[in-house]
Amino acid sequence: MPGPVDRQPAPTYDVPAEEALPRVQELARDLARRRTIREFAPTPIPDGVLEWAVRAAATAPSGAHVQPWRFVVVEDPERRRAVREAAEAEEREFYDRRASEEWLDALAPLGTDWHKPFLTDAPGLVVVFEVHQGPDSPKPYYVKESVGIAVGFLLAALHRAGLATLTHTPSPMRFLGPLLGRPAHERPFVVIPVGYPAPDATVPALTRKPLDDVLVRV
Ligand code: IYR
Repeated sequence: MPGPVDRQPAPTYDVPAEEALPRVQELARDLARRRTIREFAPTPIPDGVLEWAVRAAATAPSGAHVQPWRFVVVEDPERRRAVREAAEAEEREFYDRRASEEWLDALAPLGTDWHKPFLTDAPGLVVVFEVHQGPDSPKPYYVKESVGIAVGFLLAALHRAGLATLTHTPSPMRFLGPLLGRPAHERPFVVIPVGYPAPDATVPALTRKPLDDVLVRV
């Protein structure tokens, strides 16, 4: 069993108290502007942005610090086409047969269907995998929680860079491992198309729950 790691001083937390509220307000208002985008322009992603967004994501906390994530960046058009074809085949089954009426009713306001043009329109995809125990990876803990937090960091980082994202979960998404050359102990978690919205992109006019519905003080 490995012993405890060395310890070092904690980083400084030196935001002055009077700046705390304006800072969190600025972030909250900026994140509130983020919307899931399904129509992308072909405009390229500026160099280095995906890599640095993955660096940001990979700073997330994780169970036992196992860091059970893998981010596969797919920019090659042929690979994106292959992902789209496989995803659309699964999604066609989902919408035509597998999804319950209840699930389809829940999706109806969003207007989604089996067509996934964003998988080839967006100039980049980040396919996020959970890393389970394998030849070079220890047993992870709280995998979904850890990877979910990392994806939150990734979406926030890309938003901060001015890029639009979509969290896409083809169902089932087993096909992604073989298609992207990942080993069996890496399991797909989410596909994130990244890019700039098409000039005529629209989003559903949704509202968010008021604070009273999401925050309880006890
Ligand atoms: N995977 C399908 C269905 C879907 C499910 C949920 I929950 C959504 O919020 C949106 C879509 C698809 O990607 O269309």
